[in-house]
Amino acid sequence: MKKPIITTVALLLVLALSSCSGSGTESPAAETTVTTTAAAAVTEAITEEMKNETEEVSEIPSITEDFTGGETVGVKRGSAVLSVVDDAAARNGRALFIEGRKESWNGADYKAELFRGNEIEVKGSFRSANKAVRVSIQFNVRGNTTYNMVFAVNTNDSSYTSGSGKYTIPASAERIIVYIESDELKDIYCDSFSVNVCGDYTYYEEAAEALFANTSDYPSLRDTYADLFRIGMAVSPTVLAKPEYAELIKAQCSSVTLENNMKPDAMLDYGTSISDPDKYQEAPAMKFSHLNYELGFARDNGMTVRGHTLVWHSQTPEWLFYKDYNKNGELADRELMLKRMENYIKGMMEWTTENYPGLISAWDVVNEAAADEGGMRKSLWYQTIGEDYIQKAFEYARKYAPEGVKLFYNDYNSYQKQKQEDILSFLKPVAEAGNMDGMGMQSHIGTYMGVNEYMLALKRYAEELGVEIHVTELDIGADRSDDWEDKQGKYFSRFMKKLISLRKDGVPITSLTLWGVSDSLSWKASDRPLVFRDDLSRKPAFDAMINAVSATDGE
Ligand code: 9MR
Repeated sequence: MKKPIITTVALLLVLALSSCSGSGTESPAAETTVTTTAAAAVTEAITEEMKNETEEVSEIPSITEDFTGGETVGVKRGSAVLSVVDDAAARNGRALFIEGRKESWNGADYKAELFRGNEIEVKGSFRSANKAVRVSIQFNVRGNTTYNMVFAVNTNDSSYTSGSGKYTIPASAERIIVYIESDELKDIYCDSFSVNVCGDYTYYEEAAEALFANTSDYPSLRDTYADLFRIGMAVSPTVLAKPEYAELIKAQCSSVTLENNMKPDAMLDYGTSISDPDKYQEAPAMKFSHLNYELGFARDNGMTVRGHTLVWHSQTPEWLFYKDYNKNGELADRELMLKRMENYIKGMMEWTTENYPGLISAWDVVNEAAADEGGMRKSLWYQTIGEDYIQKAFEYARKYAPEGVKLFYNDYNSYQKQKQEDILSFLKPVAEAGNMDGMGMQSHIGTYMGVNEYMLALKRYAEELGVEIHVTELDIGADRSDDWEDKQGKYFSRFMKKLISLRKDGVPITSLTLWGVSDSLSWKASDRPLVFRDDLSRKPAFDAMINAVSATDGE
């Protein structure tokens, strides 16, 4: 595709040209070339060299695929393999065949940089044994990658189903890709695929600077909740390095959680551990210096840190569970794994206490030990140590934690009936031994969920275990309706009011952490689950959090 060189020229050319062609075939505008009139209008403004360049300005971008030529401009995404195949069910007898998908996001990528700043309409026709096929868009703004759905179609394996959707791409977007994916991993056939501009086309040679909202006059969550509980956010070094995010976090938070950097895979040092397996057999080598940036930020700004997380099945390298750290050898036995667990916990507690005394207020000692299908998760901790690995982890944590540092169990979906029973049954012995202080409700929820069910569970943990409650990873996914922001705001309002009421009734809720800062920074960006938009403007959800406090005054 030819690329316009001069924005003004491109703009003139496309004035009054409208595409978003209903048929999904190439837009008539796509063949438009520079007219003498249009060129004359800018002659004075451009040099001879530029005139030559304008010759290249010839197309409004358009992607139109029916695969009849046996080719595709789509590019494989992840492990997918693409080919154009004969397919009797396809309208033109040919289809794009996407196979070899190992993860839901694997599929076909279409580069869409030239559509920056424009509204696009995407159409596609698919057949697949997967229940649904989705077309999504990915782009970067302010260095963060955003993934959003454009449309989805319910598919079947025998005939094609078409769908379409519109999406306005921010002028500040970079590395824009429209792609075909599916939650299930079976093959996908695509009969036609198109991306066209809706309305007038504007060409942005570069991503426009993405301006942040002025956040300095926002009310402060930290101050508003000062008499109730701490307010925190999950952070990363990239986020803290941006002054706009950092200032907002300083103004809003009294606590932070390191989103990924304190997890075992960030702390354990494989190279050193295998360099001398005998020396490190019982105490795996650890690295700490990467923690300084985030912990220093928290300390210097008067915040506390939730230590996340010590014993977890995920983001914990597999080699940790093997004798000599050799994944091709045997799993380590119980005694060896108990030693490694104890030394790891000791290492974390000692380094943080020595270097950042008083900074860590709580540790998520064990994370996500309940299985989604019921019972305990059969993680490598469980397999090597056995059922009592949770009790042991808390025993060691108590042994090495400084006075006053609170020890938490942390899990998701912990409000669900079955998980409540499972969690309570494996935590009761820990609580009875006096080795735990708190239950962490992760709270990755959505506006479809019953608030009461959640609150009852929260209260039950506090009562039956006799511990504090932290809401450790709150995000509330929105639905896809036009008024999703308002609906989400109302949900936040109900959620926060209930939480505050429980607190006032004496349920010891002592901290609430939002799992990220703005929607596009969220691990669930496409659900837009947080309280700030990407430019840090405040969503109704933020105001709902603020207003919930005065609304419950006098309770
Ligand atoms: O937000 C974290 C994301 O950046 C990581 O890719 C992911 C990997 O496991 O972990 C996310 O945080 C998780 C947290 O540590 C534990 N509870 C679930 C969170 C969301 O997945």
